[in-house]
Amino acid sequence: MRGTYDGYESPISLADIMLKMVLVLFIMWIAAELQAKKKSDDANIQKKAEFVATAEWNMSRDPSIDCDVDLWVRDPDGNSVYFSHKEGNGMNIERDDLGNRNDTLVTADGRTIQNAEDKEYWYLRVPKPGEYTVNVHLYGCKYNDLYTSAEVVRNLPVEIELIKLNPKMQTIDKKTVLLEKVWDEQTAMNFTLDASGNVVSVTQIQTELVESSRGGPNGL
Ligand SMILES: [Ca+2]
Ligand SMILES: [Ca+2]
Repeated sequence: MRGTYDGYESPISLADIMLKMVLVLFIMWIAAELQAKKKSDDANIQKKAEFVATAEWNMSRDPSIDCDVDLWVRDPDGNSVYFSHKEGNGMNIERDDLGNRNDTLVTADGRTIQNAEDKEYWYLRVPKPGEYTVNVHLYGCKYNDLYTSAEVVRNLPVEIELIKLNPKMQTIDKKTVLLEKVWDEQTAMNFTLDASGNVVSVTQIQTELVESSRGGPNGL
């Protein structure tokens, strides 16, 4: 039965209109549910890291030492994250700590605070079975405000720690390596995960990541 208006028979019945309105509302509800689920999934991915690795240097906070160390991590598929490629394949480098240069932070209310640490963080949210490689690389260094040439031996100690976060925090490995001079790269650890995300081995086999990924200083 078609609806009428002032004796004119409309081609669209009231039932048609109601049906379309219900359909539109249903589609809007589905879209809202999908958006809410995506936000929830994104939030879970963001906060549910399974592993964290840290690299810290200049722990004595010697103001004469201003070095930029970079943390590099390669996953079992050969994907690396580092200061200029921070995110990918379920892992990320939180921030490129440049040494003293970006220790000063301005808060939302305009206050200036000092973040007095030289430390980088790597997070793994989606573990894959296979071997991960954790390296540190001495990108650049100043001593008493003068740039250190690539020939000067610095022997900068860098402390690297690997922590499994779930079901409870557990230090998997922790050690200090020495970065001899600018552009030195050292492997701190290689660790292997099984299909359940458990660590099955930890070794320390020197594995080059920087040169193979970026082509060295001239590739910057
Ligand atoms: Ca850095
Ligand atoms: Ca710093």
